[in-house]
Amino acid sequence: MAGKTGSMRVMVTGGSGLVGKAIEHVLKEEGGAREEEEWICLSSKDANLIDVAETTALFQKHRPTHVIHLAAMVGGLFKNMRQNLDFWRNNMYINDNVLQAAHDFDVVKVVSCLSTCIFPDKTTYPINETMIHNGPPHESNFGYAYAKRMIDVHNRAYFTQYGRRYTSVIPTNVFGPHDNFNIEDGHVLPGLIHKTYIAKKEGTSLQVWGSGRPRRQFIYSLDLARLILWVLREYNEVDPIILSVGEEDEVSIKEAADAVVEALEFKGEVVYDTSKADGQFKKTASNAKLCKYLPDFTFTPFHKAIKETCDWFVANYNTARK
Ligand code: NAP
Ligand code: GFB
Repeated sequence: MAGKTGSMRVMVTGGSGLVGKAIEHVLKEEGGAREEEEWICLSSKDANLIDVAETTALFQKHRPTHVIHLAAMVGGLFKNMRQNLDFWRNNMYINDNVLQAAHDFDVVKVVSCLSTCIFPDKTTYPINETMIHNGPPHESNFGYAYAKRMIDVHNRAYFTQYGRRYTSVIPTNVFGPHDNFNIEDGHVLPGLIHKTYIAKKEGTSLQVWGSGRPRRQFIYSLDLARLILWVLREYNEVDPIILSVGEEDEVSIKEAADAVVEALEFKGEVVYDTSKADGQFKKTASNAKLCKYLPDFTFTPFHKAIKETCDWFVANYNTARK
């Protein structure tokens, strides 16, 4: 149970990743932590959440009152296409273990993470929170998508059976410092940043995969962190909420590549390798629900966020995940 009135002991699973590090930054650098809050940011070294005994021991040790559940097997389009079964099984185990342990240890609130890539591939636009289960997800990441959808099913079942108000957020594509810059497994922006860095250093061309035509909404990890803190403290629905820039901020992969080229001042040739998959063409999501709650929230301008991420990568090249 919570300690003195209003005090919170918040456990962040997946605290060592892209989003977890952004939350840590906001807590430390932007005065995010409140007086009555204790924060515990974890990595897989603290517990392998695929293992139920390790998960239970973690909750036993920390006795959190609140959980921000970020831990997951995460990857870009190409890793998902290679390992749909692993994404399904590992994330199902992680999510069931964390949510059941939260219930068993009487955690007041859990904020879990879905993703805008889990929505039905055949859909009308813009996509909103009510559409999660209205049809099959894109083939490229069905394992991850179905595992994430089950979080929403879990949350609704814990509410109807036990009155638990566990909820979830639905971020769009996230990028920022501490991302996974591995070219084969990571997402498009860290992949392009890493490839552009190498092309500039070696005087070679930049290979952008696919046609460059697909469209994405990108959210800066620090903006997402600020919004997740708000969800933890103020958002009381069990239903999920999309955390994304607006439809009007959607860009093509080519525009994203151009932004990276500009930020890293790359002057070489940019080549589009259309033998590589494009994946989902678009997954345009509405952030109307978020804007209704937070009409004054302002997102970091895309080019500024890209520049900050590139500068971070160059400054931390030796230690960055790649
Ligand atoms: P990330 O950088 O890959 O970090 C993943 C985190 O989960 C790491 O802290 C990792 O610990 C931990 N983890 C992985 N497997 C684990 C296990 N078996 N046991 C315990 N911890 C484990 O991921 P991210 O991009 O920050 O994503 C955070 C959340 O946002 C995820 O739920 C993801 O599905 C969601 N999301 C991400 C995006 C995106 O574009 N990145 C978009 C939408 C939603 P280690 O550091 O020890 O490996
Ligand atoms: O971020 P990404 O890998 O995943 O973006 P999704 C893939 C798009 O970027 C495709 C193009 O159109 C690729 O052809 N692309 C161009 C590249 N160059 C590169 C590159 O160097 N690396 C990568 N990775 N792509 C993911 C889901 O979909 O979205 C995950 O599969 C997750 O499950 C994530 O939810 C947020 O946006 O296509």
